[in-house]
Amino acid sequence: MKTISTILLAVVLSAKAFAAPSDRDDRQPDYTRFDLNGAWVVSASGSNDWFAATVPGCVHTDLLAANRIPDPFYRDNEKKIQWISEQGWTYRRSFLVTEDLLQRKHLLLRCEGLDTLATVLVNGVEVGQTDNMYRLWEFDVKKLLKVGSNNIEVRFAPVLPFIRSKEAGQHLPTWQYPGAAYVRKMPCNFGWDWGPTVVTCGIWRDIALVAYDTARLDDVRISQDHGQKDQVKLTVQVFTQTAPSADLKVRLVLTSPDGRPGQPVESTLIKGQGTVELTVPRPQLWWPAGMGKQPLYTVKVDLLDPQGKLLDATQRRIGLRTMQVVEQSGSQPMQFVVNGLPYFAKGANWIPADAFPTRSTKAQLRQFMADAVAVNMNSLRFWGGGYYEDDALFDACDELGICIWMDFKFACSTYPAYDAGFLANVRQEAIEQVKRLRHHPSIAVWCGNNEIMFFRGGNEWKWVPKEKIGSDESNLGKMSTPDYNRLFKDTLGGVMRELAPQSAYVTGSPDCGDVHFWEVWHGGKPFDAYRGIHGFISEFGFQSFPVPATAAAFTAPEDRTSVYAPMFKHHERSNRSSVDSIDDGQIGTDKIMKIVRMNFREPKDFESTLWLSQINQAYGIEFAAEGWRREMPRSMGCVYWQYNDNWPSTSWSSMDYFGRWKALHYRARHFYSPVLVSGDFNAASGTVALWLTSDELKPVQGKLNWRVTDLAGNELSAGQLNVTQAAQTSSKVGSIDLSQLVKSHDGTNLLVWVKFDGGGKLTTDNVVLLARPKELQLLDPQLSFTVSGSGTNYTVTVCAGKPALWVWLDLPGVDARFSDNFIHIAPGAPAKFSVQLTKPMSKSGLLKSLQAQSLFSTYKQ
Ligand code: BMA
Repeated sequence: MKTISTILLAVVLSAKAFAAPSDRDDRQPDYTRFDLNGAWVVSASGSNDWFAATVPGCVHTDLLAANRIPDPFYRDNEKKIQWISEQGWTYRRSFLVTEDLLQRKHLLLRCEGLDTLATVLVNGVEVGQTDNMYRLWEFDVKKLLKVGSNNIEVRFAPVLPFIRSKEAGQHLPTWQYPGAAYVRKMPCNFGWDWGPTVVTCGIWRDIALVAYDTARLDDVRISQDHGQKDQVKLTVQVFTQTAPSADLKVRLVLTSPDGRPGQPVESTLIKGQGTVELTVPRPQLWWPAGMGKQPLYTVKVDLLDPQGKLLDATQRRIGLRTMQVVEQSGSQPMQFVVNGLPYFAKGANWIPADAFPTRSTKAQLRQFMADAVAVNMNSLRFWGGGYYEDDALFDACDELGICIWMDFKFACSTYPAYDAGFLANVRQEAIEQVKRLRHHPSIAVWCGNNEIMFFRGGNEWKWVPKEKIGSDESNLGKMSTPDYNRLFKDTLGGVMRELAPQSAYVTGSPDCGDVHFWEVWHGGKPFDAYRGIHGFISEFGFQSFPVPATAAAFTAPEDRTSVYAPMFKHHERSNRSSVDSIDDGQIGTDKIMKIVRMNFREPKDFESTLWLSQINQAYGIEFAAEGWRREMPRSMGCVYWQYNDNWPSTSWSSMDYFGRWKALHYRARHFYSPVLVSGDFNAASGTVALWLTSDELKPVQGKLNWRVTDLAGNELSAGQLNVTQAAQTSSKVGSIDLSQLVKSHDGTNLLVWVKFDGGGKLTTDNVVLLARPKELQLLDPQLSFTVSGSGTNYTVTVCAGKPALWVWLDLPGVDARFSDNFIHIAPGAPAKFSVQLTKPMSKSGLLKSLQAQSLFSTYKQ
C-alpha cells in the first residue's frame, strides 16, 4: 500500500493539471472553474490512517477500492460493514493556487454535493457546515487561500447517532429507518424493501474552486408561449450575481435542432437582471417517444461587460411543447396531455441505479433510458426515495422522449414539517433543483412525495406528537394535514409556482388521483384483482428472482441450491425496510412461490425456479397492462413497480442491477407496443373478444388473423378480419365463438394465436390462453434453431415442433443482448431473434453455448 506522503504528493502534483479551467465555454469566459475532483485521501475521523479516495465518491466505495472491506453486495457482507456508518470520516486534499487566481475578486469553494453532515475547512479554518446532500454549497474562501499549496478538508459526522438523538427527543412516525427523515439524505440509503442498508458519506458530486471578478450568471428561466399559430414565443429571463454598479448586457443565440444558430439578440441588464424575447417560427414540437420526434433547441446565453468582454456563458437545451396533467375527476382518470393531446403513459418506476450513486456512469444511465424506449415505454417515474438524478439521465430522456414523473425526494414517512429550519432547508433544496432541471422537456410533472398522505389501503397519515401516540400503534405513520400542506403545498408548491409556473406540480403520489395498487403483492390477491382497478396506475408490481448470471454474482455455489438458501434470501427485502429488520426474506420468497404455484407447475431445479418466477411476473404484469390499455380512456396510465435495481437482488424490477433484462422487460416490448392486439376469454359464454388498441396518432389499417390450435399444434379454426382503428383508441373488433371447441377439447388444450398486420412496427401478435398456464397440457415443443452471422452479430431462427410458450434464448457465461425473448412460437411459424455480443465469437462457439428454452423446459416432468 502507498504511504500517505506519496499519496499526498501525487495529489499535489495532479493539482497542477487543474490550472486550466474546465470548459464551461470554449471562449474562456471570465468566470472560471478549477476542478477539485479526483484523487483525495480519507481517514476515519480522529485516526490518521489515511488511504486513497476518489471524488466524487463515498466512503464505502473508497474502502472497497482500498481493499479494506469486502464487496457489500456479496452474500450477506452488508451486515459486516454497518460499522462504517457509526463513525465520522474525513476527506482531504491539497491543491495549488497561483498568484493570478488569488487576484480574482471572488473566489468560492463550490460543493455540488456533500453527503451529508459535513464541516468544511480550508487551510485549517472552518468555512461552513452542511446538512443536506441535495444542496449546492458555496463558501467564500478568498481570504483563506495563499499562493502555492493549500489544503481542504471535509469532515463528515456520522448521521446515525444524529438521527438517533433527534428521534429520542421527538419520534417521527415512519415506514423508513427510524429518524432517517430528520436528515436530507437519500431515504433508500438507510435500506428499503428492495435495497441494502449502506449509510454512506462523502463528496458525492463535483467540487471546484470558482472565480470571477464583476459578475456571473445565476439563473436562466425560459417560458414558452404556444398561443399563436405556427410560432412559439420564448421569454428568457436572465439573473446574475453582480456588483451593484456593474453595467452588463446579455447576448442570446437560439440554435435550431439541426445546429443552425439564429441571429444573436442582445439586451442590457437592469440591476443584474434582464429579459429577452425570441420568436421561433415554424416550431418543431417535442413529443414523447412513439408520438413524434424529440427536436431540441439550444438557448445560449453570454454575459458581457460594456466592452463586450465575455464574463460568463451558459446554455439550456429545451424542447418546444406544452404539457399538462389533468387530475382525476369523476370517471375521468388522471392523465397527461402533450401539445393538446392526451396520451396513455406506458412505463415503470425508476429507483437509483446503484446503492452507491457515483458508480453509475453516464453511458450506463443512457443505456437504461434507451432500454425503456426499446420496449415502447414513454414514461418513467423517478420515485421519491432516491436522489435528484444526474443531468445525464434527464438529457437522455429529452433525447429519447421518455416523460418523467419527477418526485421530490420525500417518501413513506412523516417529516419535521413543524420545524422552520427544516422547511427553510427544504425550500433551498427545491429552489436549486428546480433551477437545475426545469428546462428539460422530458419532465412531465413534478410531484411532492411518494406515499405520504395516502398510504397503502388509503389511510391518511397524521403527524401526532410523541406523547399522544402512546402505545397506540395505529397512530404510527401519521402526520397532520396542516403539516403535510405546509411542506408539500406551501413550501414545494410555492417554489414551483414561483420558479416554474409552466410546469405541472402535484403534491404527492398517490394523492392526485393516481393509483398505487398493492393488493396483489402485499395483499396476497391473485392477478385477477388487477381487472377491478381503473385509472392512472402509477404503482403495482410483483417480484421475481434474478437471472442465473446475476444470482451467481452475489452468491457462492452452495447458495444456489434453493431460493430459500439464507444467502440468496438475504437479497430479498419485501418485508423489511432495513438490514436490521427481522424478516430474512422468507415472506417475500414465499409470496413469489405461492403465486408461481398458483399459475404454473413445479419448477424442476434452482435455475428453472428463477426463470419461472420471471415468467410468472411477466404473466401478471402483462395481464394487468393489457386490461388497462384495452379500456383506454377509462385508464390512462400503466407504470409498473419497478424498472431497475440498486443491487443484485430478488425484486419487482424488470431489469436487474447489471442491466440484464428479465422476462418482464422483454414482454413489456409486446404489451406496450404502439398497436396492441389482445383477447379476453369469457369462460361463461366460451367466446374470446378480440381487441385492438392503438396509440398511433393516425388511423391504423390492417388484417387481424386468428387461429385456434390444440396443444399439439393442430389448427382447429381460423379467421381474418379487416380492421381500421381510429387514432389513439381501443375497441373490441371481433369475437370468436369457441364454445363448441371448448366442449370438445377443453380450454386447457386450446390456444388462440392472434396477429394484426398493420405493416412494419404496427404488426403485432399475441396468444390468448383459455386456462391458467398451469392447467395447459403442454407438450415438448421440440425447439430447434439455426444460426447465421459472424463476429458480434448473429441471427437465430427458432422453430417449434409443437406450440411453445415463453421461449427464450440464453448464452450462459456470455454477455449478449437479444432482440426479443420470452415469446410464443407456433409450429410452422419460426421466430427470428438477433443476438448482439460484446465480444466476437465464432459461429461454432455460439452454437455450443446457445440454449433455447421455454416454459415447458422449466417444469419437473
Ligand atoms: C411502493 C413504493 C416503494 C416500495 C414499493 C414496494 O409503494 O413507493 O416505497 O418499495 O411500494 O413495496
